[in-house]
Amino acid sequence: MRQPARIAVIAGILLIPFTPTPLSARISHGPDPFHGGRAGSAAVRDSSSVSEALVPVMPRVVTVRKTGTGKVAETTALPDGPGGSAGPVLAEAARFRSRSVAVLRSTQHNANWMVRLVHRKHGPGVLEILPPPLDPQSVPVVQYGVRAPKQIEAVLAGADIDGDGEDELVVLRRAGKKGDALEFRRIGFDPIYPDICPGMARTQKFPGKIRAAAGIQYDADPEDELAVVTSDGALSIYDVTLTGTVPPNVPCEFTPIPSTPLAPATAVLTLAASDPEFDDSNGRTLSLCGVDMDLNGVEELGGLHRTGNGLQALRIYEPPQAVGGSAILLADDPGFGGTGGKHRALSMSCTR
Ligand SMILES: [Ca+2]
Ligand SMILES: [Ca+2]
Ligand SMILES: [Ca+2]
Repeated sequence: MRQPARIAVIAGILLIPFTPTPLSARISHGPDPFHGGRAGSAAVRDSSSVSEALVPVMPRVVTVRKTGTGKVAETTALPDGPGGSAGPVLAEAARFRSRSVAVLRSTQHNANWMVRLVHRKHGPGVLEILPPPLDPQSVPVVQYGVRAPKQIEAVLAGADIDGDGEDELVVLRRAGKKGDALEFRRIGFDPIYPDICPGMARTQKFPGKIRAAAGIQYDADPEDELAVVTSDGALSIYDVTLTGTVPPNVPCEFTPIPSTPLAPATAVLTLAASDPEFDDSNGRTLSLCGVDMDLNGVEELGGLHRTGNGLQALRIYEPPQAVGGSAILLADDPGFGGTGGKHRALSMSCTR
């Protein structure tokens, strides 16, 4: 595969200053972290006053919805308990132009970014990177775009599969009857010149179609594990091991283009835990995300599900603990989409 050509980005766009939304912030005293207002709220102080501590900001859900006039990406909190609610829309990006969204974390830059896949009538689609709509005052502006080969069906999530603190982009590759695979792409999270690199690694083909996948910090090693729901309705949690030649972790614009392009490395998946009845119990999965809902350093699993009658539910689970186990429901919003004035949800991703 040749190096994807860069899409021209209007120079003016690159000059728009982007203030990353922090993953953590210094506060002068301790608000209730679970109900402590939106990310970057007024409770956050940069002053050197009393007893400062570094606390994570609350995770957020970014959801793509289909409205009467197009698609919109909007941000909410997580559901607040079983039978609960994700609460009001905190911020949104109109004219979103993508069915799928992936939110990615950079610990080095203390920020979340968002990637979408814009299909075009003629020619290949475009992967675009932009800040997520976390702040009502922000206007998410595309910072960079790169052509997407036609096999790329959707962007799914972020997953730090090499454990360097920076999420890789997880994309769904669909090759007709040959089956689905997941591809991982490094992202350059530079606040001024972000970058979406060529494929770094791919999984083997899955036996069935992939409905959803996301990185989740499931165990004690620094790498993320991978949660995948396949068309048989099973949820699987995999350890990911990279084999073959992994491209160096340098800004991809500096990566020399070899005369014979390197094949992506292979991401070998080893099953660590599963819930074979996941979709039977919870509704067809549309999206997954890894998210630490109670800020205890261990990630829970978020799922967007189609639950019948055109409804969608947003659910948060404790992931299964063994192969053949069960995900345990911790919180949900049964009316998250398709009801009560809430437009149909197409996909979601979470800040981490
Ligand atoms: Ca990484
Ligand atoms: Ca891990
Ligand atoms: Ca947790």
